[in-house]
Amino acid sequence: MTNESAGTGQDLVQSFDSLSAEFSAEIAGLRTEEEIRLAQARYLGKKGKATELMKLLGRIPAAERPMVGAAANRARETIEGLVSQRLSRLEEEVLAAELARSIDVTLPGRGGCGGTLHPLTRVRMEIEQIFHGMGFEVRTGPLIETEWNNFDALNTPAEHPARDMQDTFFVEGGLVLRSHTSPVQVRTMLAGPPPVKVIAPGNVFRRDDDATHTPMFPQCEGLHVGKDVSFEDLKATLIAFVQRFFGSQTSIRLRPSFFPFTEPSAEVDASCFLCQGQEPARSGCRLCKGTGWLEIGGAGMVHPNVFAAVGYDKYDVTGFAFGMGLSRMAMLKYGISDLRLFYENDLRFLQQFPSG
Ligand code: 2NL
Repeated sequence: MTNESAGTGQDLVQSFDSLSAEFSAEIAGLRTEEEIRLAQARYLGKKGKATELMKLLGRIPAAERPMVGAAANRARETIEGLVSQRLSRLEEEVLAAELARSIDVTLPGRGGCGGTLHPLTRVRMEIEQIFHGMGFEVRTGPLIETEWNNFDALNTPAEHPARDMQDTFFVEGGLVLRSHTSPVQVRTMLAGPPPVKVIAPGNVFRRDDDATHTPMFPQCEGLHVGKDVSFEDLKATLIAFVQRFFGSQTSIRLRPSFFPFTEPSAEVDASCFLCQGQEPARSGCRLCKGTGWLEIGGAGMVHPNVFAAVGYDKYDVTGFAFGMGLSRMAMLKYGISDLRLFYENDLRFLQQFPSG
């Protein structure tokens, strides 16, 4: 049937009826919703076959038009019915296929996309584990502290240079960003009587920012208070720690120093684990720079004024305390040359510290 030969109304009725049959055959082979919708458009769409046939309606006698119109409606309904039937069957087929899919739960997992621990996190966890093994509890506290917890309780009076604006971040309301984790131990002592045996790992803040200092850095301090806790106990604890952290050959050296919160005070060095502090390796050692020693932190016996501040009997209890920077511990242990690598989040760096 072409535009040139419209034929009779009966011919048009025939054409509409065979259109339904033609569509029915065509749709049976279609596999996707998109194919079905496209086929529907080829018949019922703006330029579809049924639409084109309707344009011939004007060429047949007026009396026959209702009959043809009815045939057109029948064809449209049939086609739409076939479409919705086919679509719902398709949905069932998809669901059935989904249900039929069997999953082998015994296959190994894909894995391999887990992250790694940051080297500073690794070092912190390792230090926690070592001290936990010696009976220390791990304590944390707020990063924003009172000046009293951060300084006054630690025998660090208002005129002390550490309390200068140059060194400490002051926050509104007489608060500071803690400049060490000591306030965690102060809180622990305020909260209960001795004995106290804790370590306090966490980030601290100082107004420094250059190649060897970041304004925030992680620290770990330790405190052991009780009856007859001695300097010997401090040495034994530090030796046990460095031997577990750097290796069983490691020894320590204490050099006299000063901290307001300890008396006596000492700088703590560990013997170099690369050259063992022994010639001939020592002279050229890149880690200890030929000294045989690695500076790892500070320590001392808790100052009586600290005990007085937290309400402990300074004539009855003694204690030792120590502190170390975790960045330095990580740099020594893993041979990291630049402090800034810890904070750049470069995966080429971070992925060199696989965990687990
Ligand atoms: C260092 C030195 C040190 C402490 C921290 C401390 C804490 C209390 C009482 C007494 Cl609550 N002392 N902490 C003592 C000596 C040294 O750290 O060079 N840290 C990186």
